[in-house]
Amino acid sequence: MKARQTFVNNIGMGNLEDMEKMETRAREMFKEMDTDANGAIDPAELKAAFSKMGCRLSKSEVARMMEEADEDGDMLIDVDEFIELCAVEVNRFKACQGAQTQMCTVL
Ligand SMILES: [Ca+2]
Ligand SMILES: [Ca+2]
Repeated sequence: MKARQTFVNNIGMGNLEDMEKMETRAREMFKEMDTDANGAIDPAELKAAFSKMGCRLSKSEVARMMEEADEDGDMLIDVDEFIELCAVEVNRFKACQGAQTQMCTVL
């Protein structure tokens, strides 16, 4: 939950309604998070990025996010997977704004 809030805040509330803007922002975030610039985010980079945003994730939280984002199972998030993750998080966040239900408790 705290991770989602941090994530969505970082994408920017103003970008949520416009998929194109969101994707542009997601690409920027990806570049910032990929500190060794190898075109993929590994668990350590993910953790570091969130702690920079002021959100400390435990090992298991990082693992859960990786699991959710990593579609091909190589334990790295590439840019397409990252954009997909952003879209999923934003949609969940929007869903949560309407109804405060169990949907909000995944992260
Ligand atoms: Ca990297
Ligand atoms: Ca992957």
